[in-house]
Amino acid sequence: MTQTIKSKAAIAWGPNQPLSIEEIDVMPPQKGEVRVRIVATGVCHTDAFTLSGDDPEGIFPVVLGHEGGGIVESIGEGVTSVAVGDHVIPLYTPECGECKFCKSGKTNLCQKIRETQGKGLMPDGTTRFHKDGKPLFHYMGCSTFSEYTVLPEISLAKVNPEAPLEEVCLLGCGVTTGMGAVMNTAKVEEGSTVAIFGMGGIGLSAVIGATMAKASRIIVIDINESKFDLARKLGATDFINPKDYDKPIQDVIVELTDGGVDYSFECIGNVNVMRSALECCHKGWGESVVIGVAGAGQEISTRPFQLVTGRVWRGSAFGGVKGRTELPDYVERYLQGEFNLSDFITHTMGLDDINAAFDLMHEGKSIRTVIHF
Ligand code: NAD
Ligand code: AHE
Ligand code: ZN
Ligand code: ZN
Repeated sequence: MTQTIKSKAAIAWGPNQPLSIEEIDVMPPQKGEVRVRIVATGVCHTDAFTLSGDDPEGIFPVVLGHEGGGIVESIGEGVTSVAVGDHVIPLYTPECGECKFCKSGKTNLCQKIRETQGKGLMPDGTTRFHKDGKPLFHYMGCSTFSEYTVLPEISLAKVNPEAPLEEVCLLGCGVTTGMGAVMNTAKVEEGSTVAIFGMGGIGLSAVIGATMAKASRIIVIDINESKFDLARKLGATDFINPKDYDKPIQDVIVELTDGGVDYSFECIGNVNVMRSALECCHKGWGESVVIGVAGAGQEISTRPFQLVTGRVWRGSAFGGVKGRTELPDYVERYLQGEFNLSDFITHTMGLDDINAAFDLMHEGKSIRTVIHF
């Protein structure tokens, strides 16, 4: 019989407070649930976004983190698809295979547990985390900033145990999101022109996707030019710092590309840049994909004429990837050397130092920091 166990975790007690490293209690997995020992986790900008207090669904106290890799420690009643010892990647976009969304064949946005997940709770409406008897909330159904976490079975992708979890944890969010947005959401074709705004973990992964898709031109835009070296290595062809221009950046890109790009991707979370990303698309067919997450109360705008004249505005969550059925193949492709993950890992550290990972992100000094437990 599995017991409640002690776990070292980073607790966000409130918005904008440093994470506090404490020992918490993690309950055994209940029916349909799995307890996972997290081996490594990346720190994504969305963790910082929620910690900032800008997330309408932000709820405290909470154990953040959603880009992890781990090993199944114990399973609850009725769990059949994973076993103790399996290597798994937690999924903030689960895949139940049964709901209207899963069955539609049109989206990866399984809704089976979305309501409780958004409230920081397990599907039965309770939490598995406590500190001194008081409940702590889950985050995006994952909470990977804890040595042990509990997830619904449908929120786990079982992956090849030969893959180093310290690297493939990045497939739990950033790398899959960027690559998938290019390949699944936009379906960029060979010879297309592409503009990618924001060269963090997401934008750089979109560069990988565009290179794989054999885009003829990959224009990258960032206000931090230190990001351009890795973008070039991954296949970007043109580099733009908006600070070098005194006109709207969409005008610069339209001139550079004889009327605009075929596809653009916003990987920042800035609603003004989202407008630029749409308006730098070619009249008649250009498509812009919103990936960045914007804060509560923010809205996007453009002249409707931009859409009337054929530009398309869309969005992408987790790169349109269905986690349980499709993510294991991303791991295989990584193992076969199709793409590299170590390029993204600019820093590694222990959980005790996790606040430094947020500092590095805000200072523009990291791509991904991976926390090792
Ligand atoms: P990051 O902080 O590592 O990178 C952001 C990059 O944008 C940085 O290089 C920064 O210099 C650049 N930037 C900031 N302002 C800019 C501007 N005005 N013009 C040009 N460049 C600018 O972040 P990340 O982890 O790569 O995440 C990027 C965004 O994607 C965030 O909003 C995150 O929440 C979101 N996200 C969405 C999904 C999804 O499924 N839709 C998944 C993961 C992350
Ligand atoms: N909670 C926010 C939205 C946050 C958001 O958009 N999350 C992305 C994943 S970001 C990963 O780094 C996502 O997949 N959203 C789909 C979903 O169902 O949450 C808000 O605005 O309320
Ligand atoms: Zn993320
Ligand atoms: Zn579903």
